Amino acid sequence: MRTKAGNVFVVVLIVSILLFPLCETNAGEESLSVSVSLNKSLASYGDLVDVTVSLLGYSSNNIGVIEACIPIDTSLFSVVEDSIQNHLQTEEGTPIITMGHRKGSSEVYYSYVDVVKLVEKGGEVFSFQLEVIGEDVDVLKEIYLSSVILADKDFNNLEFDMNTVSIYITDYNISVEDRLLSKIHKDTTVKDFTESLSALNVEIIDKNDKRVDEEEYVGTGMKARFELNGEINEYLICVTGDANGDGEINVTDLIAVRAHLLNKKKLEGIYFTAADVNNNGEINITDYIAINADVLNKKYIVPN
Ligand SMILES: [Ca+2]
Ligand SMILES: [Ca+2]
Repeated sequence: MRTKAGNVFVVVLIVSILLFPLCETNAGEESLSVSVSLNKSLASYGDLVDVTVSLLGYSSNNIGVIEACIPIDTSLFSVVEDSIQNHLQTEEGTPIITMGHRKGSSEVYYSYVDVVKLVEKGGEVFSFQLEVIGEDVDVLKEIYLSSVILADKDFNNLEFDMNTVSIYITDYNISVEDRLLSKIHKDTTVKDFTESLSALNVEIIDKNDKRVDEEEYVGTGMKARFELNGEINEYLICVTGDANGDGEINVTDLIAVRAHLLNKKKLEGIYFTAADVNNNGEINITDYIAINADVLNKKYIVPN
């Protein structure tokens, strides 16, 4: 038979277990982390990608030494040398700052040593740009920090966390600002499209947020949804010449473009972008002729 004292003991034990993680967190100092971030996680040939290294969760410690290194895959990226920037303000003492890109060693490095009040607060430490080069597409590449050292002003090493981010290289056109994926050919099945992005687990959804079957065509106005760097990303799809969103180019698209030109029914948003075949920011007779030639099998539209 359980006694009253026994019951109290059980309750105290459970409460202790429940509270333990909270007490632990509150008692500990804010943890430090060195983080690498990118301004875009999707890129194509010729794009510039900003890489920023930040110091986060800074507490009362004076950071005296920071050393960080980022290996670069030179088959995919080239470092824009002029873009390498130091974001730390020096105040007193004689800081020794080295930063740069060792040619041939495939890494961007940063080293900052000063025993007098080096870093008073967290924030961006250094940044640089990578240009996407090379022919490889459908590649998911990690950008990570290697050999990071963080020490206080007495040169004692500090404990910290690090993260890793990934970037995906594709040959579709990407607009990160507009969340737009374009340069997609007509008659592309969902199966073919997702296979061309095999390094990402892509799901195609229609404008009603329903998953589109594998054998159906990818159409203008659908969305590609995938997870990258812990975020759900959604990119609007633009199939060049497909003004009505069925993924084909036929007489229906021709009628839609004609209605637009005659001011009967204006094409808007992504449908406007798809009908602007030559990508000059307007829909006119040139786009109409291009779609007509495709419908008549005279000259097929090549997405640009
Ligand atoms: Ca169409
Ligand atoms: Ca045009």
